[in-house]
Amino acid sequence: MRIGIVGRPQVGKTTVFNTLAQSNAEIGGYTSRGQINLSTANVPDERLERLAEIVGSQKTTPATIDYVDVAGVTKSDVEQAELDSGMLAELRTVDALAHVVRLFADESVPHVDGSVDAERDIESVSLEFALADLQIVENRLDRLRKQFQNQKLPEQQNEIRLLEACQETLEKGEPLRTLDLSDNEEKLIRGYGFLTQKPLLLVCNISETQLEAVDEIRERFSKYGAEPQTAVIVLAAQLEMELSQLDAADAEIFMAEMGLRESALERFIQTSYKLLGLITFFTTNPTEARAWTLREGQTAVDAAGRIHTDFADAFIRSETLSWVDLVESGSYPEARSKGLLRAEGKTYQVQEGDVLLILANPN
Ligand SMILES: Nc1nc2c(ncn2[C@@H]2O[C@H](COP(=O)(O)OP(=O)(O)O)[C@@H](O)[C@H]2O)c(=O)[nH]1
Ligand SMILES: [Mg+2]
Repeated sequence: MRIGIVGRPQVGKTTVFNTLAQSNAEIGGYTSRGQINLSTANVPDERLERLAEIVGSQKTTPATIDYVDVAGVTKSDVEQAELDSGMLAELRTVDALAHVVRLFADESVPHVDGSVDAERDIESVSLEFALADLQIVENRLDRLRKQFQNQKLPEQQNEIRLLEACQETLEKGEPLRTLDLSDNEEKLIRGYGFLTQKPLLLVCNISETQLEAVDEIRERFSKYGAEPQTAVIVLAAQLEMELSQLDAADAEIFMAEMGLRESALERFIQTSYKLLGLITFFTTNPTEARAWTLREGQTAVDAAGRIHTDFADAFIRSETLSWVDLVESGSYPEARSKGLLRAEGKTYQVQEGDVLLILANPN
């Protein structure tokens, strides 16, 4: 999974990136145009250690998320499309966008628009993205109409009709997320990587002093979370970045002092998994216990394909049980004797927390 971190300049994007990726990219400076921070971060999962213990795995391999941190979105971005095409192209490949919105007040960090106004910023970034998508829609429509002027091929007509619906939505300044598309229509336009079609996580970046008002802030932004494929998370990025740079014991003390129950990293990951409909499954053997990501509703064969492409074709069955059952049984033989280990076939829908042992034909 790849998440693109976007937002106005100087709102804390790189600070959020550092928190999530536990990295040290330079903050404060205007990330120069074209500069992109990339990082792969482990998804913390306590279940993995427990499984490794039971199975006696030598190591654990967590699932990962890739983060992409780009320069701030400014009003001129669409006019400067040439210059920014690199950044936009990068964003078109991500699975979801995390839009960092500044709520913290800090005189020493001037806002490009002269004041801190989160709703205005959300509006202007949405508008920039809608314009960027609209440009693609219009170019494509032009080309299709020219090309198929005198022909009435149903497939092209369908695409034209669909793009016209996209155009209409975008011209109203609305994101494509609001369109109710069939699977087929979805497939038709997936290749364009429309920014306003991607699941959106609004990250409200507050200061330490606003932590007391966190419920009110959540309430204030809840209307965005009610929009299709959109979720909201409130966090104090600077505080969280400092927290992420401490070792585990110090971090625990620090969190207790600040009255934080889970780190932003955990909340961010949980929220983005939910937003994207992702689940985790595990594989274990004496070498490693490993966590993997799937979409809800995907099958044991899809799981096999995640592990190894050849595995999907060679799939025979999967010995399956929930991680809780395995941990509570204490061992595989014990779980088996209790009848907790099930043989599941190709169409089995993998459940959150399943441990899979996939049997495949060696050819
Ligand atoms: N007071 C305060 N300052 C912050 C916070 N988050 C970021 N900053 C500061 O805002 C400036 C811009 O941060 P940066 O992460 O580089 O923003 P970006 O341009 O969006 O990537 C830096 O000086 C940060 O130290 C915050 O939560 N509180
Ligand atoms: Mg930055």
